[in-house]
Amino acid sequence: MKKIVVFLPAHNEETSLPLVLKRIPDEINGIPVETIVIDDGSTDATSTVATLNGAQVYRFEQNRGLGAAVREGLYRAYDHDATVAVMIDADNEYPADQIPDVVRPILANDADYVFGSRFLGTIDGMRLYRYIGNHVFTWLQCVLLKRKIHDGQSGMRAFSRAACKHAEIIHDYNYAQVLTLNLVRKGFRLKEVPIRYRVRESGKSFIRLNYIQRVVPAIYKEWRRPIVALPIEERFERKEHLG
Ligand SMILES: Nc1nc2c(ncn2[C@@H]2O[C@H](COP(=O)(O)OP(=O)(O)O)[C@@H](O)[C@H]2O)c(=O)[nH]1
Ligand SMILES: [Mg+2]
Repeated sequence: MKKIVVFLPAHNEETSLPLVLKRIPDEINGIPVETIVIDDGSTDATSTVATLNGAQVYRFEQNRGLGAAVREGLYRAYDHDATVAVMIDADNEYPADQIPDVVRPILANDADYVFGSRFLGTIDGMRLYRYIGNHVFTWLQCVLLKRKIHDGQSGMRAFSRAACKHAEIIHDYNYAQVLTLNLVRKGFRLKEVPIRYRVRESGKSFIRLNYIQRVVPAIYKEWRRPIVALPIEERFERKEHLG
């Protein structure tokens, strides 16, 4: 049976998390949706709030970082038999009610990896330095992958079962750029769909000035790895699931 697994990496998101969980649809095109929260060593009530709102929780006792949490989410989604996995931030900046839009191209076999793109949709409240930073890092990915990307740092993404299985995140700090380099170079088909984005009202961003210092070397390291496209059968494991 087909299944969609939505996972949310969360660190101290007790206020925003329930707002996101309430907006996740119970089913998409008749396919049931299961929700998983990866609690990355939160010191607030993130895990409790997640359970109370019907999510399954996997918790790291110590804070390990967003890259580690997303890696765990991909692994858990695969292990829970996801036909399609969806990642969405727990801070209520991304529109959980638009999850069907990122899932649809995968169900239709038009893509294996889908971003909800803020820059194709609408943006409310993004600071100028974040706007510039997003464009610089997205441009870098366009150059390295020799293709157009609009929003390389989106916190809302969907994965086919095969993409979920083969995705590698080479560092624990974040995932945004290295994951895209990894999957696109392996031959997975990327597509972007427009979404609405609104900057968080509570909690705070993990991004600091050292983001550049952490992310640039990781992008370089991922880029230097000898990755080749996977044989077509390995990219289409979902055939048996999508039927
Ligand atoms: N796993 C993990 N997740 C984090 C950490 N810091 C933030 N997050 C989560 O990652 C998502 C995006 O983080 P955020 O700080 O909003 O990044 P921004 O939107 O790029 O400013 C949210 O769901 C956060 O709860 C962390 O240290 N570890
Ligand atoms: Mg955020």
